[in-house]
Amino acid sequence: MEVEAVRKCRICKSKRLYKFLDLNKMPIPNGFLPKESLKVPEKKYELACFYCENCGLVQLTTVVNPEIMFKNYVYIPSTAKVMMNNFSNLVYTVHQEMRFNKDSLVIDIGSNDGSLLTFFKSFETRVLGIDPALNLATVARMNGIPTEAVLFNRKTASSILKKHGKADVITATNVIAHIDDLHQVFQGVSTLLKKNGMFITEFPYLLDLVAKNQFDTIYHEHLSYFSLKPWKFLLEKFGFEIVKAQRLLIHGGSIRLTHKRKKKRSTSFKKTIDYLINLEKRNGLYDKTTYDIFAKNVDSLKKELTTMLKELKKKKMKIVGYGAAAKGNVLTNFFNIGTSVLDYIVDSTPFKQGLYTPGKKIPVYPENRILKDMPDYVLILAWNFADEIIEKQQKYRKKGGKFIIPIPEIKIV
Ligand code: DWN
Repeated sequence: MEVEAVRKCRICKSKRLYKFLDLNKMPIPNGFLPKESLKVPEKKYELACFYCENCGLVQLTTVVNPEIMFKNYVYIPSTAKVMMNNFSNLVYTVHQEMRFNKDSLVIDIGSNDGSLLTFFKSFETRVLGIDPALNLATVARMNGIPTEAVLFNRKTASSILKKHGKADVITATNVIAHIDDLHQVFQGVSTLLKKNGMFITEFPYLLDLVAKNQFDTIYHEHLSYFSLKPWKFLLEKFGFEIVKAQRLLIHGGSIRLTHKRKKKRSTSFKKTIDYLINLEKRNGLYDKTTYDIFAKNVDSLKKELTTMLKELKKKKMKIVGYGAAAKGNVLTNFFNIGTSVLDYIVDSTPFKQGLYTPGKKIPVYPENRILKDMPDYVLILAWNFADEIIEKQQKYRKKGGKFIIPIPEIKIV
């Protein structure tokens, strides 16, 4: 199955799915191309976003086979200092609450190159990564992080249990949104997690996505866009409760949720969850007109940015992109920004350098190209790391270079 169309909400199974945004057909966002494949026609898949009128989950209904998207994966979190600081903060917080010993086990679902588990390993606990990307599992294992190169589901959870035993902590950062069968996630976690274990998830928060026009984080890898009301409905079905919630700045605004198996007595944390769900309601997350307005804002941003870039090109300005991010490939494809506007994109990820972006086929070079070429403008496609990128490129800025930040609204700095 290359691609599947689902007709029911992946949390509540309702068929009342309201389509509010259509980003047209485009290639998968991390489908970078080697030079020799530039002439080969790319597979394009529908990218439309829906709102469930029953439970409120925002989601895609087109499911591209995860084997196609994740078997060989070029995204690694360790290219961003901000990301690594976030991981270290997560591990520190967990360590404050959990008494680890050498028999403790921490499992990370979607472990990528093992970056998060490397921090846990420093606390002398056993660690295990689970990630379908064979290339990244190899990197993780080389870094001393045992990794099962499989997709996480009920079946693989059972085999991991037999091989490694139950976990004290299971983490899942920026991965749950990538999994179609959310019920199996909780079935798998229930199988693998010790009775008093902790299940920690971290994902971009829909409240931030809507408030800050982050339409380009909508792509084939992200099947769900979470808010607390539908998420709470799901986890309670599997006997879990949220014992801690932290809003984070990472990735444009995320939320870190700590779950434990539900206890008889209700937790004091209920007030915080109720507060956040009320905040979601007050921000219109459970009113479908909010999403119509969101779609209109995307169109206005498209008009504003493409007009501005066209004006700059008319004045013979040289413009390049910064950050060959999945979100950047959504923006360039949906806004139809190609090599007639961006000469190239620079990126710090070795896996991406020398390749071409999916769809617009923009070449990707190492970051040091910026200072050599001194383009007039740099469009920061990885806007969620704008501060870190601008900080890194102070010399370019001092020599008169200018940055364009497109999201949440266009800024030239
Ligand atoms: O969920 C996902 C998020 C967490 O990461 C994955 N599905 C895919 C990925 O999305 P993304 O590619 O949009 O993520 P980033 O981390 O926003 O991409 C940033 C890009 O910018 C990376 O390719 C690295 C690059 N970068 C750089 O070139 N110089 C980043 C920094 C901080 C830099 O200084």
